[in-house]
Amino acid sequence: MRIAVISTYTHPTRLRIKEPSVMQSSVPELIAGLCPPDAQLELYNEKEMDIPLDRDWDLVFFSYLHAYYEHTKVLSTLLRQRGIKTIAGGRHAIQFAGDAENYFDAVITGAPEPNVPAAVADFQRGALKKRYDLQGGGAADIRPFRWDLIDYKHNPIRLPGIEASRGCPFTCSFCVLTGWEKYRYRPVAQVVDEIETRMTWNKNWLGVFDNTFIFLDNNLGGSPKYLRELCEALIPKKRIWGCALTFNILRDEELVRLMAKAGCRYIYTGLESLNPESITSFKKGQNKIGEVDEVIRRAFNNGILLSFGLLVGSDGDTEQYLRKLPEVLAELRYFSITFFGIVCPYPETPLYAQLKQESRLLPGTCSRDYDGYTLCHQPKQLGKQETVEHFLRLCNELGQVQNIFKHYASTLGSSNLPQYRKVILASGPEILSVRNPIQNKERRYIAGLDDLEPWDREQISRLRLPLQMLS
Ligand code: B12
Ligand code: SF4
Repeated sequence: MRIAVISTYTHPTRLRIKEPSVMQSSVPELIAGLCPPDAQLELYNEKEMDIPLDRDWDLVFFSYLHAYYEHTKVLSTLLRQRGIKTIAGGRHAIQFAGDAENYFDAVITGAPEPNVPAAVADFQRGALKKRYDLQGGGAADIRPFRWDLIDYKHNPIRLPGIEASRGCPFTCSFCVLTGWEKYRYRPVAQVVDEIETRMTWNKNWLGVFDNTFIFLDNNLGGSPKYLRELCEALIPKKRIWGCALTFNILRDEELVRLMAKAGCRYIYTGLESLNPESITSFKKGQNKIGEVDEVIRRAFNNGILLSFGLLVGSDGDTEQYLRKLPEVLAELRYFSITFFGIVCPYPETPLYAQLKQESRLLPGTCSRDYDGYTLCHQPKQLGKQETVEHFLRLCNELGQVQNIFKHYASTLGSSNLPQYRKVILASGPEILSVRNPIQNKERRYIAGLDDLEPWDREQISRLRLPLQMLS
């Protein structure tokens, strides 16, 4: 049995650009770990390479985010025309399973652990069902990923990733997890054992990335007690790692120091905004704007590179705030913003429900627009065009080359911990990636105004696939 697992991707510019990066979807390795050991498996990340649609597979699993749905429908339809069975899963598939059933042979709406083996077994008997929704046990059910199947040649800077937990205990209004994913975590011993005995390392660049991995968790700090236990267990292993977690952990100096001791050198936090009104509108009370300066120094002084994500388009945004943002960041001596986007009201979120009720969702929005870089709603205090202009200007300003040098100057001397300087130096070029989503000068960045990628548009029209409209 030949099985392919494909994580699909379409670039925010809507040009057919590949963007290999450190962080990749790990769903292919996860699904592969749930397939029978004798299956012939091929894993693909479309962010790294085009999918070879002429391969002879028997069964194909697709993982996609909202914005990749139209494109994934095309890929699935082309494969099904060749007699290959396709299965969809992931957050969008769970939310819109009825729609997905039209374009895939089966849709998995339950956790992958019980459902992937069930679907494969049914497929082998020639009895694939349309929907799989078996309820799994807890996070302890998570099986080891098939890291051995990652081909680092396709993406020389990729790092292996592992999940220690799923979900998040917070309830931010714009987050796809809010209301859907309870926080749960795996036994520490299981996680550490997999890192030590099964993970395969990126050997590129003369071994610079060897021993280095990332936690894929939405919030590795969902339980500070669990995070402490995990760090204690990692100290003797001497690995280097990164993760994403919330502001409340960054405020805990002792825990930040413990993380650094355990090998943590990179933390991503969704700061979202430096405007208190926006933080309130996001219901993200764990972010304390008044403590940002202290939190930044604490992380860097302890040997950890802190990266923030910021958003525009929230209800607190004003002309004055957006105009002053680069200046405020410079005053904080903070230049390593690596994610800068437009607030996206994903359909399963409280934010979407609120905007819908207030009739502020823009007309003509298709699932392709839900990419985090397209304005899908009417902001409260700014015009649509005005918001987009600020977004484009800020991408250019925050992603400029000079910021790499300012970043080095403000952080390289902050800590002597092993590998700290290497991580800071390697992170410099990432600052430029803030400009990547705006490379297409034709693009309008307002929902309903931008066409799909030319290849997708042609295929969708040829195959007569309807677009999924979400407003
Ligand atoms: C790596 C990553 C990326 C990569 C790869 C994207 C991808 N295909 O996953 C890149 C860099 C492209 C990316 C981009 C963006 N991302 Co991102 N990203 C992640 C991250 C950190 C890890 C994803 C991962 O591999 N997780 C581990 C795997 C095992 O879990 P999972 O992907 O959640 O999948 C689970 C289920 O959904 C299910 N599943 C998924 N697919 C399938 C398929 C089958 C067949 C089955 C059975 C099950 C299944 O199984 C998994 C285990 O439960 C997550 C955070 C997170 N921890 O999930 C955010 C996350 C997915 N990203 C998010 C966002 C907002 C973005 C961005 C807008 C910008 C940003 N903030 O970075 C952009 C644009 C996304 C878009 N166009 O919609 C959101 C949600 C987006 C969404 N559409 O739902 C997340 C959840 C972070 C968050 N909490 O806000 N991202
Ligand atoms: S803290 Fe992050 S992962 Fe948790 S609900 Fe908020 S945005 Fe989502």
